[in-house]
Amino acid sequence: MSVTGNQTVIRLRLGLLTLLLFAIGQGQGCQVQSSGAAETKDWWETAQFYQIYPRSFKDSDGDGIGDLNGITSKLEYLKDLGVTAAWLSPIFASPMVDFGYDISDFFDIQPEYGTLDDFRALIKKAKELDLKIILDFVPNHSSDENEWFKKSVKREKGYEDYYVWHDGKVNAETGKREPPTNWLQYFRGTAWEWNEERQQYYLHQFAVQQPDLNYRNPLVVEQMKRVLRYWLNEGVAGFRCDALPPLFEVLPDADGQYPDETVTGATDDPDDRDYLTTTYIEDRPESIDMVYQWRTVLDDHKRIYGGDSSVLLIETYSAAWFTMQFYGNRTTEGAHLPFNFNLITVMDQKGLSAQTVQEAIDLWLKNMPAGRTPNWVLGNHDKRRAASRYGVDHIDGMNMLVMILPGASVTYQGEEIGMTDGEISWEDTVDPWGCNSNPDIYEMYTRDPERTPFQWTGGSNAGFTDGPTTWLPLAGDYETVNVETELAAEHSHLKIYKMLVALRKSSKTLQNGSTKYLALTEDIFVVRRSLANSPTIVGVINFGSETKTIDLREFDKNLSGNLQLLVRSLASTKSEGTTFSAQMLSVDPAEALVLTTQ
Ligand SMILES: *[C@@H]1O[C@H](CO)[C@@H](O)[C@H](O)[C@H]1NC(C)=O
Ligand SMILES: *[C@@H]1O[C@H](CO)[C@@H](O)[C@H](O)[C@H]1NC(C)=O
Ligand SMILES: *[C@@H]1O[C@H](CO)[C@@H](O)[C@H](O)[C@H]1NC(C)=O
Ligand SMILES: CC(=O)N[C@H]1CO[C@H](CO)[C@@H](O)[C@@H]1O
Ligand SMILES: [Ca+2]
Ligand SMILES: [Ca+2]
Repeated sequence: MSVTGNQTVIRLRLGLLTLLLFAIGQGQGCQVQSSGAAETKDWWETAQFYQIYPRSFKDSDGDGIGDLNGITSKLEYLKDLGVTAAWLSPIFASPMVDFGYDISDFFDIQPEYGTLDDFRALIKKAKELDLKIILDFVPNHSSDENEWFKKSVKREKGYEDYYVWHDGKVNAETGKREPPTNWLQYFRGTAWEWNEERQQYYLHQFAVQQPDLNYRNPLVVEQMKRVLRYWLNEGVAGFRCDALPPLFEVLPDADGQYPDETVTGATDDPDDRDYLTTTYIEDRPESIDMVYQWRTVLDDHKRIYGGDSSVLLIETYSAAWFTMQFYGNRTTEGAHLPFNFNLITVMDQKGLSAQTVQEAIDLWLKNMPAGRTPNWVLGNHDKRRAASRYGVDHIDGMNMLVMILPGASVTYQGEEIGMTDGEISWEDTVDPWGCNSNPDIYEMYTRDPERTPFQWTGGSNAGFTDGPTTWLPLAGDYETVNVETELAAEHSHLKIYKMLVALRKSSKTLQNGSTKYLALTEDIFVVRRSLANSPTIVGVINFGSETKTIDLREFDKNLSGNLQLLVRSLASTKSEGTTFSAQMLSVDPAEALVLTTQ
């Protein structure tokens, strides 16, 4: 429940250097606590990351599809928000079956998004604004239109084993050929596809058009490292690695056969991935080692060319015991930040309450290895939008939470203005996960609602495009929920978000202080950061539907006297700058407050 930031930092540095500093420090009294450049945090450790879904961020040429020049034209907006780095969902050449997660050329830009020169202009402008750009790295699969796959189909020399090929097996009763195993893809149905030309099945853990690369082939491993180096040379500040759990599959047995997965009982739908276990096709130990190897590529690049650290962020929805290994082990560094989705997944299972928030935070901080940096994610392009999931009432509170908690946090575009999901009919559905189902159940699978165009203004097509159409319909609330309106308003989700980012940037306590948090009651969640000689910062959120009066001394004896209000949720009737008694603080339903001791 209580994690001490200072101790964590010290544990991290228990190398020779720190021993040395300690020795010097002890001779000079308390110097180690207050000076010590070695203790300064690297940029990513307290960063605010912002995820851009390029197709839906900003269209520059009127075709209704977001593009690179659109992003470049909005970098000032990101600067104004105060975020540290933007990570772009895939911008590489792609037939767009999975909207960029099916890459046909890892070394080129998708033409409808722009050119390599446009990308260079984006990087240049970002550098001028001191914004970092991170790219999506999609290692598990390529598009079936990738040259590598075409060559592999033809068994061209060097490409024979680029993908996971298999003869399949013959059914003893029918005499017919069948896929090698019962494995299921994420997007519903079998994970094996017969290729007529090569006369073999290939594995695809995602769509049919996304064949899995074979990481047991050293040529593939080396090729993918080339991809990393190529974009590092173009000036990116790191990568967010997509879909790590399915990277490796189990090794086949001596006869070249793979084992079947077993039925879980979690669903009756035999096409749903949850119908079977994923023991043999997810969370293999080799995936962790591969991440360590990529980290080496990044660190080597810095060693050779200098500059700031480039970072590795990892997407994995795995259990804590597996996820935490991505951070690295005692001898080897891994990902800087394996994404923490607990604030999404725990709430999806158990609903939103002070108790589940505490559970989600515990699940990360109590499992995280000492000296690592935590991170907090509220949403992405695969999950219903945060304001829709938590309720619009709670979007400010959740934004407060992730910015008060220690470490880095990640915003999915639109969370800062409280954007909600669009309503997309079956006819308008384009996401393969939705399209692979049927009109009765597609809403369970489709990810289109969280991908609707970003809402810049209340005007035509929400200011997303000057053209007549948008690639996905707009969400219905754009006339009131948009950047222009919220910037003009005295108080708005956007302004609250900006205040929070600014606070985290300027507050030593938030960057470096120790952390304590507690579900004080079923409804009231409290988090406190404190640092010697700096103001303490306290966040209070009421997840319930009744006004509650709390005594913060029950949470922390030191919190007596008055607290000053720094930031409040949109519907709150309290005013910033006012002081409140810590012993008798009244908190309205869904109200969220950030307070300070000074
Ligand atoms: C953070 O804490 C460490 C250890 O207590 C200290 O040495 C360092 O100066 C602090 N940094 C900032 C920015 O306060
Ligand atoms: C750490 O990981 C590396 C690379 O996978 C491995 O070689 C090494 O044995 C591991 N060290 C420990 C202490 O587990
Ligand atoms: C209260 O403050 C004192 C002095 O700053 C500190 O030593 C003590 O650990 C604090 N207690 C709690 C519960 O945070
Ligand atoms: C959050 C995220 O990036 N999800 C992606 C995971 O990988 C699959 C396949 O590459 C994509 O479809 C998801 O969008
Ligand atoms: Ca466009
Ligand atoms: Ca794989």
